[in-house]
Amino acid sequence: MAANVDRVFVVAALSEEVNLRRLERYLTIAWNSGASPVIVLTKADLAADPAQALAGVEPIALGAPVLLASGATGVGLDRLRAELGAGLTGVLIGPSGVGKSTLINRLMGDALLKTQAVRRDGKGRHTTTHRQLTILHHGGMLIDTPGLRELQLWGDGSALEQAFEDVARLATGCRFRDCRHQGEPSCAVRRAVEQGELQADRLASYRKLERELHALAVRSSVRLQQEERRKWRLIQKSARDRTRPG
Ligand SMILES: Nc1nc2c(ncn2[C@@H]2O[C@H](COP(=O)(O)OP(=O)(O)OP(=O)(O)O)[C@@H](O)[C@H]2O)c(=O)[nH]1
Ligand SMILES: [Mg+2]
Ligand SMILES: [Zn+2]
Repeated sequence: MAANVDRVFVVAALSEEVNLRRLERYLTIAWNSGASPVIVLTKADLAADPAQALAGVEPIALGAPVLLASGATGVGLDRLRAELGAGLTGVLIGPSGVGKSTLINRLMGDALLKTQAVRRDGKGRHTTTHRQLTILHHGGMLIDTPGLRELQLWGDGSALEQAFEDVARLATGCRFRDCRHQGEPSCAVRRAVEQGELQADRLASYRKLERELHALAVRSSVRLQQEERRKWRLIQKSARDRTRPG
């Protein structure tokens, strides 16, 4: 993530049904960056019922503002500008084709950034290929990013706890501090699912993210070990070279 970012705008398009699980993953990246996230539901002009879409997203936003916007009509851009604030830096993240560059162009009042129609299957074309900084008239700065092909999660588990604050809060009620919520006795998380207080989907996506973070931690520690080993081999080799009779 770019350095010194104050706001991460997580962009999703209302031209199709919002993929809440994918949004959760982007939100985790946003929390992980240390900047406060704002969810932008754009292409509101294409939504059958924007208010309903907004209501569907709010439960997973966990306090992050959720805005309706449209790069086509300009709806919601005032709020977006207000969320950025003068002198602050924001970054737009989200899948290819959701309309990130279009939003910035509209805010600039200028077709500065290249945009491109989505493919017939609704997928984006990875039009933006590198990060690009634009300075808005009111002094804020916005960074456009390419739609991420593959979400890389990084950092420690704290991002997971922030993005899944509801699960983390429930987990404080489990009998065992290291409860995996997988059938342990007196598990508050499972009880909440059984009583309909926590959606099973939500727990499943928490688990998925947890696995990914774990895999990432394992991958990076394997890499670390390999580097260590390589360093040792070099040290041993140079020691041998030095002691070898000349
Ligand atoms: N109707 C409508 N179309 C939009 C809106 N925003 C963007 N589009 C269209 O959606 C397509 C993709 O927009 P882009 O701004 O290029 O999307 P992007 O998120 O920057 O995509 P990448 O650069 O590939 O990550 C373009 O054809 C835009 O004209 C909107 O609010 N309403
Ligand atoms: Mg773009
Ligand atoms: Zn538990």
